[in-house]
Amino acid sequence: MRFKTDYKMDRKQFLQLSSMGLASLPLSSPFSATNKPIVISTWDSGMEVNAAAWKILSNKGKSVDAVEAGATHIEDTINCCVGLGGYPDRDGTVTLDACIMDERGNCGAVAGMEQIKHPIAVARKVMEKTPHVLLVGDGAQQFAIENGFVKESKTLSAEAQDAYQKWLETSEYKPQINIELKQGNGPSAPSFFTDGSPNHDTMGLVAMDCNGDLSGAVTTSGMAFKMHGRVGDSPIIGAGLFVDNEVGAATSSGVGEEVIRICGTHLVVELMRQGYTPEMACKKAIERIVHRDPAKAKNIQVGFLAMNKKGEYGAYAIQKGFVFSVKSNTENQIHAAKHLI
Ligand code: SD4
Repeated sequence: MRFKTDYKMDRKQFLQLSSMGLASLPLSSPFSATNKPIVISTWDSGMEVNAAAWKILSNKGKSVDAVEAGATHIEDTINCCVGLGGYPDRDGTVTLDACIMDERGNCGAVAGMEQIKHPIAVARKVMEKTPHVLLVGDGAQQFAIENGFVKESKTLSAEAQDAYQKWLETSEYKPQINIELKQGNGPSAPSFFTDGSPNHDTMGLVAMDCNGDLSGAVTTSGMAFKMHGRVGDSPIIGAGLFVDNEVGAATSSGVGEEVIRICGTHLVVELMRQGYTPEMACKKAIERIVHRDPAKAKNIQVGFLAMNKKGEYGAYAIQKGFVFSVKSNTENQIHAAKHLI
């Protein structure tokens, strides 16, 4: 059954919902005005990402340009988890994943790409210049170079080199256990691995422009010290990012394998289509992960962040510590996501 996108129900739809036991779902208010333009991003580093996106949104620019600008900004910073300054895989090579999706369901992605500074820009070129959605590894790099991108050096950033040397001391391969578990006490608390080492922050952002059109982007160096060739959720449409311009959009951060297993962001958007608020849709998706393997869930972090067509937003995580940043005409701040465990 499909509901009207403004979530108003007529009597027939209400009776259909009741028969499915869904009539008490938290529906968005049919009377609130749309909150646009707006951009939401994962983590506290989302504040600067939102500022970059806002330059475009506040000038009546398109959401797809805004999310690309936000992702490009963070790729230019030295960050453990995004861009060429990010942590390498276990062989010492930085490999980058990114994707972008616009209001018409167009999408493009790159995965496992080396030595190219702006994977998000390459993802957009894949979207606009090829009949494909995803290019990987050498093929992605070759396509980037053919399109004017410069092949950068393989040298690790000083931060990444230090972290890699430290990791090599044990070379413990535990990509799904603890590596993503962060602590924190709300927006002001720093987030870090439980062993005290630095953050691992994939950047995912979703924006709605003045026209009410939604787009999203994700960029990451992926899980630190992963196997060479490992790809997480971030560049996978429907896992790390999904946009449906009639309903809403969602992005994710955390252990990508768990997100892929439930087609996480597609699930969140479909739950919003059924009438769930963004926060409740994220919560339901998190519950799905925890329900599948409660013992594993205790030791990992996944967070979802979503926005609906009204510019209402929400997030949910397995563990405490997932924060997200919001910029609109009325706010510019970091929020702590609720968590299940
Ligand atoms: C991955 N989801 O590669 C990414 C990692 C991440 O915050 O989000 N870190 O699985």
